[in-house]
Amino acid sequence: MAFDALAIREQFPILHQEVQGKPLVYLDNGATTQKPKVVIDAVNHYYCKDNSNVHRGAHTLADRATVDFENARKAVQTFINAKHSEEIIWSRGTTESINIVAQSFGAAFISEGDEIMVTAMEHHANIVPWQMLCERTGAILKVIPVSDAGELDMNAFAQMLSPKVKLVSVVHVSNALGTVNPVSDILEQAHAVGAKVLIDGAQAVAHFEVDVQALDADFYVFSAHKVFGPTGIGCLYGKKELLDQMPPVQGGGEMIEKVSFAGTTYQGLPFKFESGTPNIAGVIGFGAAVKFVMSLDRQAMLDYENDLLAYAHEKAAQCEGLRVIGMASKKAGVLSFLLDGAHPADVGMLLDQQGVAVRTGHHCAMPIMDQFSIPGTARASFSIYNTKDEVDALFTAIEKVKQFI
Ligand code: C6P
Repeated sequence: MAFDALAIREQFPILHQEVQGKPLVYLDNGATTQKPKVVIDAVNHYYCKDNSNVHRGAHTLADRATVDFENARKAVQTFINAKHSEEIIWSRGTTESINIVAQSFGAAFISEGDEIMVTAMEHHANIVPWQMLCERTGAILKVIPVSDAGELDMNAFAQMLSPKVKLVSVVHVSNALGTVNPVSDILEQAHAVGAKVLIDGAQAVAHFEVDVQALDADFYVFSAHKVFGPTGIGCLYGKKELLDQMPPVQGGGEMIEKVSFAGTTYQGLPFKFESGTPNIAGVIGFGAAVKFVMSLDRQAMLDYENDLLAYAHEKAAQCEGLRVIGMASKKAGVLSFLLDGAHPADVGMLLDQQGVAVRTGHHCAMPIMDQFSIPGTARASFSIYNTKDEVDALFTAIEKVKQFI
């Protein structure tokens, strides 16, 4: 059965409005996706009926909140097919998840002279925590090069691998270029030299199915807000045997087993990494969001999105003066572009005046922008509720922008 984007659209209240007197064309899904009614209702229900702290109350509301909170963990476990629910650690988002691994895995496993590898197309969230770890420990950060098409140089990667490499941290889908990286190959090759692998799935999970066991990923991280859930909540998946060996990074309530001035012992997973009162409403919304995605026909959804992106590429190829940045053979969700003679920020502003929302700038991926010798791009990023009519609206608006520049 064909994917019914119009029926999906109906479930997203925010999409049905005008901005600047024009129907909203929301093409900034890489920054954050919009939220379906089921997610808004789940958060609303929690605050209207169940608001209470989790894991500590002796009353009905606390029980209900705790059950929903832990059911959300199970939903995210199912969503990425983790083996154990305690392998799902709540964080504030992708950024915090990577920072937890950098601090905790770093403390347990990284020392002077060890190597950590990232790619040239990483988001700053997958660069800076490793730079900080290298500063602290004397480890060395190595960068896997990227071709002009925006694809990883897998030959260079193979040559850079050695037993010195302790961790490879790589983006699944680039937010700046849209490239889908060959993470299975990366995992296999990295594991062959004994390195662990973290995959930044921030831009992947809203587009296609991810199975952390099939991938054999050591760590997989993503944010709820880029997969139809609330902001301020995310997932750190780690293999149990690894997380068990890693120290907590924050101390406080919830993460302890016993506290005394003679010494403190910690809880097991997942609570060891979840100090303090968590973002309960966020977790419940996150659970509703992944359930929403799992209720869809994932193959039909992927085919639909691939078709939409291919259509956008076709239109881009016909558009004079437009240069696409990121021409990898496998892409998801992103059309980054430049218009001759126009600064991306001006393009974004002129598109907004026509109701079209895109993101402009370096997309927190300055190194790859430097490689292309550009300050940034305008980026249209697509989701399941976007339509070919909206792609047409984008290109009609781009034609108008060209008249101003
Ligand atoms: N990219 C974008 O517009 P947080 O902010 O923690 O939810 O996600 C950080 C992050 C990490 N990795 C990738 C690949 C990302 O795309 C992002 C967020 C947004 O592209 C905001 S810069």
